[in-house]
Amino acid sequence: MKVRSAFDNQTFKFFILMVLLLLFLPFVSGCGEDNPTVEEETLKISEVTVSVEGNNALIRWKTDLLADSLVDYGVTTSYGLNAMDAALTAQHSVTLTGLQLQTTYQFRVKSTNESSTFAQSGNVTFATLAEGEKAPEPSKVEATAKDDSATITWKTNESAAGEIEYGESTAYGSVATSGDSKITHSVQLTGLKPETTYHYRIKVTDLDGNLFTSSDLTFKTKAKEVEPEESISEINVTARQWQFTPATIRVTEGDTVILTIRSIDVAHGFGLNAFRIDQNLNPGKEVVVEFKAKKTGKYPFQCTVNCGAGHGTMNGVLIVERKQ
Ligand SMILES: [Cu+2]
Repeated sequence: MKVRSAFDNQTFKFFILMVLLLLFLPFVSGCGEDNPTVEEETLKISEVTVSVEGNNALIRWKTDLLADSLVDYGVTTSYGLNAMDAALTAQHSVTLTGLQLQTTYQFRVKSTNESSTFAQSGNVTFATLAEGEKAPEPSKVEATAKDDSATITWKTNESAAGEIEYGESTAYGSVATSGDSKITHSVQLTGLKPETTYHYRIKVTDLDGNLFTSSDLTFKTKAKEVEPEESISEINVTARQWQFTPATIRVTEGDTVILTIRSIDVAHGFGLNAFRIDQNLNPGKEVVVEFKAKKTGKYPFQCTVNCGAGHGTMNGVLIVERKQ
């Protein structure tokens, strides 16, 4: 009897539940009809940065859609102060002025777009510097660009960790670091496109956590280096008593010179000392010498085998001319 009663009780509860469900079902489905599934527009905040200078702090961030800029800030996470810019942008920058020196501030950034979609960042902390204290400002910034890489060097007035943000626009997108705290920084940026202007900015943080972010800087990569076409000078030279023909051989700086020399009478020799060439020329036999004319200049050559009365005057000159 007791068991049966319990069962009845459960059945009753189930019955009530079904009735309630049926009563509310129209409302639930009605809601669905009023709100057809629309993808909610979202706004994303990214890359919130702060750079402090004296009693000002420049707060920057990005949004994926155009939106306004507002910063809540204060010495606690209750904030209490705010600064804003109503202009719609994707690259936000708001300057907080009149800050107390040597004070830790809290802030968060907020953006709202035209269709009232809203986003805010988490809390971010920064500290203003003491009177006279300097942020580790980079100096002697130099960018040396090749066709697919660049080296950025700079110095800081105190030991600081460095970072370069870079990319094809001021949205940057890539980061390279200069490693541990140091005074002299050098960062290699690789995988770049040739003949392209890159934007970069330097961020340095000293041991006290003071951050300095440079303004936007640019460099341009060089055109892709093309291997110069190998140019070859092939010249036939005849040796006979007592001259070489031609006696003056002209080639261009950088040429690979190939001389095909043959004696048409007796045994001679061909000596071109500057290129360490000394070849015997046996009658009727071709001798091929090859060398690179690296430097401009006049290089004498002469017969190196005693070939008779005029042997001493059997000489010539190789002239390596400057490339135009
Ligand atoms: Cu000779």
